[in-house]
Amino acid sequence: MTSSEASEFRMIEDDDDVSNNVTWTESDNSRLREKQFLLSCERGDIGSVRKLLAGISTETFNINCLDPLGRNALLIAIENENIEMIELLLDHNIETGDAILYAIGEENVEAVEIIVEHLEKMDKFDSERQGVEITEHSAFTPDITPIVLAAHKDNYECIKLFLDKKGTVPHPHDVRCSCPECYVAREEDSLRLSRSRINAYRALTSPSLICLSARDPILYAFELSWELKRLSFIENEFRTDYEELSQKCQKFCVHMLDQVRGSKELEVVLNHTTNAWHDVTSANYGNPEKLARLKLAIQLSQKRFVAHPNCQQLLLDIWYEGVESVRCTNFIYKLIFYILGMLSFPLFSLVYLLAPHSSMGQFAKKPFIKFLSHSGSYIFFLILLIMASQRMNVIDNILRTDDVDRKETRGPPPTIIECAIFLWVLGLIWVEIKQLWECGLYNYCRNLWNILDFITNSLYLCTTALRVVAYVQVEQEALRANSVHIARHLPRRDWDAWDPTLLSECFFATANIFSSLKLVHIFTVSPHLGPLKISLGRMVIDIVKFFMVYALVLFAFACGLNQLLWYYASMRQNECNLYEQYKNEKSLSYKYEHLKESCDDKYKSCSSIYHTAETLFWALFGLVDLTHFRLKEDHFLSEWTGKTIFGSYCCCSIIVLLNMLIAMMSNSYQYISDQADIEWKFARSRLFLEYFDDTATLPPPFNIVPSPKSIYYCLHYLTKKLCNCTKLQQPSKQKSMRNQKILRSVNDRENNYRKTIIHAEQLQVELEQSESESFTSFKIQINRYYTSRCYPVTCVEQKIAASKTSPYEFRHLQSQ
Ligand SMILES: [Ca+2]
Ligand SMILES: [Zn+2]
Repeated sequence: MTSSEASEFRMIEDDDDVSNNVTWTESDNSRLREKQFLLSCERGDIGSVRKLLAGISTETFNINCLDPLGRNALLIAIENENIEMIELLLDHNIETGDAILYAIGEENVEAVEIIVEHLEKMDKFDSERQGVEITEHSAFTPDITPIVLAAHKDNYECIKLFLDKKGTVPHPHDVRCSCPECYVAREEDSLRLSRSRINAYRALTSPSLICLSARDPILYAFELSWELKRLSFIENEFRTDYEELSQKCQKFCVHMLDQVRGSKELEVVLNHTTNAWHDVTSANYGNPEKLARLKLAIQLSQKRFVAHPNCQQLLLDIWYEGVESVRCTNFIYKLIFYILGMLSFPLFSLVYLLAPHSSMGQFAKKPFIKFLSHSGSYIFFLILLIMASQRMNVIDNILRTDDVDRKETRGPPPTIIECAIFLWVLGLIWVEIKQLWECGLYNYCRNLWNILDFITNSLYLCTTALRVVAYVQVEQEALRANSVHIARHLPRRDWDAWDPTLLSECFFATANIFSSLKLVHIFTVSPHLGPLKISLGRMVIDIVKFFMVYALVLFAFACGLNQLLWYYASMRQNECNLYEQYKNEKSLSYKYEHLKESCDDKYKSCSSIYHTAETLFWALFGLVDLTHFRLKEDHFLSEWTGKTIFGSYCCCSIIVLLNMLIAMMSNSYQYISDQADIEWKFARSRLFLEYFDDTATLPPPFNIVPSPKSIYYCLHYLTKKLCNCTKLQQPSKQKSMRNQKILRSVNDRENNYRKTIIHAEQLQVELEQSESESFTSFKIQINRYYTSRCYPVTCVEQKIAASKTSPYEFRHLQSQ
């Protein structure tokens, strides 16, 4: 039956009066039968349908006819969940079209199975289209394959059915991909391309599909969530969809974590790494990277996962390792312990330097003690900064012989305190270099604190450099005969504005502010101040956004005002110059006395764009009054325009923009306080992890002392390098023994992880499907499935090779 016939049929159905008047013909006869046939299907009258179909060879009637809603008999049967009818219709070779999709849409698994079986019998089932033919009547687009739809419905049984039939959900190409396929698709219909991408991702995020197809479900969900978040920024039009999907992935990971039964399993999950082979073979043999999976979660900002109580419990256990008793004592004891811990940082550091393997040296390595030492060291650094600004002459003059006042000295030599500060700064720089080395430039810059650290350290280095320059310059002046009298004896009021000493003081002052602000970072640990600190960070981002808009408005008004008033400003400047010239000549000064007023600062407020912008900026805080725009001349129109411009600027900036900033801030604050717990726990975990590694145990400035340990490592590395060059290759037998050992260890780890994950998956899937009717039969089914899947890993090398080239990870590596 062609489509034109079908529409005719529908038209007649719609218009019964017309059909009565038409003469009885052969085609009308067949239409009547078709109508009868569809009606019987709808009613589930198997007997009449069988009778009608029996006579199909003699009567001319189309089994594939459509009803007014465009459904054929099979779809009607599927909708009514009439399995017997479906079987009967399929026996008479009714066209299946997109019936499978309808069956999946109705979540009628039995019907899906029957149709797939029928198609396989007819040899119409291929793994690509999976037996679906999309016609123009179909409600589905070609990118919806049965497995995609099953994943959208998150129907475990259907997904498994199609996975067994070699069905896959292809991973969409990158948004910016320019391969010929994508190019053609984009040219043809870019909306459809975007939609099909979303459809594919929606299928990929299905928990059942992830459980069934991913080797490492948690890793897969992490990376998918990250990718979706990235897409939500690129494909702005579908932002909410992508964000929702990203959240779905995160939720999946959290649910997986919920299923973990004890701390042992939890450690297995959180310590798992993707490159087990590399881990075991690398230098720290048998001591795999701690909490690798958790670190990845932090890197990919899986906030819910990190803030999960299970994770937090484990983190806190590690954090308070060795000082568990302090955790439960009351506030006073805690405070005393903290202060003592901070004060004893030099002691711990010295012990650790000299005897790292002694019990006290090991104690100094515990995360919490490490944190206390670093905090103590930092607070001591701040105290030094304060002391430097207090100019305590007793301490300052220890190294000095002359008695010139320190503040009057150009290019002064360093004091003891300044030397100490310099040592600390070197230590802090070394800490940053280590961090940069460990996490790479990209990850280093993603943490805004690191940018602040970089700026602070640069400022300190500038200060030091300028001080050295000033010192050398002044020393040289003192050596030369014609300038010896200036050198150190020049009073401060006569110094050049660009004198290196003055510049260094400016840099030092700015660096001091940043250094003290860094203290806020330590507050992250506190449950009371931590959330506030996070809100503060958000607000800084708001302020930056605000200033971008504000700068535009400021520039616009500054241009206008400057254009209007610059002439008057330059006239006042000329008058002022005249007055300055003659004010000392008694005979003429009375003549120019009336020009004295022109030297007033308020006439300079609009002399250039920079000055105008400055004036307008301070007007934001109400520091500029209307006298700045008054003219001496009688040009009332210009004066009025100037004042009006100023007034509109005030309206724009104070009433509109400033209130916008306040609204933005309160919005951010609301957002943070709604998620305060998750955000704070995430930020705190990030801080915790900084102290968990074995590196950077010593706080500045002790970290710049080369410890015996580092010398030992260095020698070890060098001898290894030298041995590799001279010594012959190890005997092959020994090598294979070692390989065997590594293999076994990788084996154990992989198996452990798989066992845990499979158990979690099982619980998770059971939980999700527990509401479905066929629960018990289903449970048996998955149990069987999982026992078959929990294979002993026999050929690890192959497995690892396979995991390394799994399409997802491979692409991930490439994109880096
Ligand atoms: Ca840092
Ligand atoms: Zn492509």
